[in-house]
Amino acid sequence: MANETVFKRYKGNPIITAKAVPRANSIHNSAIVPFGKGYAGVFRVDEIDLEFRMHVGFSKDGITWDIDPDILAIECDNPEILMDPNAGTYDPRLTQIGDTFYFTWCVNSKHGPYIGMATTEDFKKFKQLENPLFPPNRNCVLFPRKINGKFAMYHRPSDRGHTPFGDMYYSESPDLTYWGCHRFVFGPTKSGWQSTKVGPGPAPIEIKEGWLLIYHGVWTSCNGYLYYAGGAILDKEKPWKVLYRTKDYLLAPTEIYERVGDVPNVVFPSSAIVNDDTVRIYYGCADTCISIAEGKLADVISFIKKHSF
Ligand code: BMA
Repeated sequence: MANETVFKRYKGNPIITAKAVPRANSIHNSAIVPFGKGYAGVFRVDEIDLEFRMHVGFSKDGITWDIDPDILAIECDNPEILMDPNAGTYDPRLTQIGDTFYFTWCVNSKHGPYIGMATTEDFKKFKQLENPLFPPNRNCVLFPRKINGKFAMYHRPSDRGHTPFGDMYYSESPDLTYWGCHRFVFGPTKSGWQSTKVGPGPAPIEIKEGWLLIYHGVWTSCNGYLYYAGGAILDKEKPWKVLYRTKDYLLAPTEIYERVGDVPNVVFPSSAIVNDDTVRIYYGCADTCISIAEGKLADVISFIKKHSF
């Protein structure tokens, strides 16, 4: 299959299903990072009341996971902005800068979805920071280092519903509280798999040429949305400038566990881990479970360059 040429799916997919948490209806679109001698993650668990909640998990090998049956606990100096862990929380992303892990996610509110941000060093204590952006917004991820002395993020302004549009934006901050210098990065194409909306996936990966970004692109068929994974390389100092962006997808929903689920036909890349020359992506499948796929970093980069617009 054409879309198997760069990322090869793990034979034991899906690696995480609802069986991992007693109250889970589904577990998908989650954030995973290397941590200590293994891995840690913040998982989106849609529970049996169909509310979306965050749960922490740990793994020795990144494949077999122990996910906390209880909801992630968070603290905040300002009770006014403290996240309600029961209020509908989803789209988690994790980025490591130094010894700190930055957790960004999306919170449902009566004003529309908005981005929450917190830090943790041990995945036991999470400290919530100021709300970085106003609603509605989804899919926010931090860069793994400051750029030109500022913290930097990609995000995707949205609407209060299922957002039949979507451009990616870059924003920066000197202090993680005040975000500005907003720049358009890229939007949907006129036709094809990314013609409805696009959004950032895992934290950008620094490579020689710039920043490698795995993102999701959405196509609207007569039957609804289909989610694909694409790749882009962006300028190192000005990461809103696109150097390459795939015309062809990197991964498409083709397997039964990607085709069938609560939201059919979804591959949703949300974490990427580079080990030596290999990049492993964790992706949500049909809003039901989590799978992994691996490719050689050099192959991913050359695919993006070769299949670029
Ligand atoms: C994410 C979330 C989900 C949605 C999904 C597709 O951004 O908003 O609720 O179903 O995309 O996996």
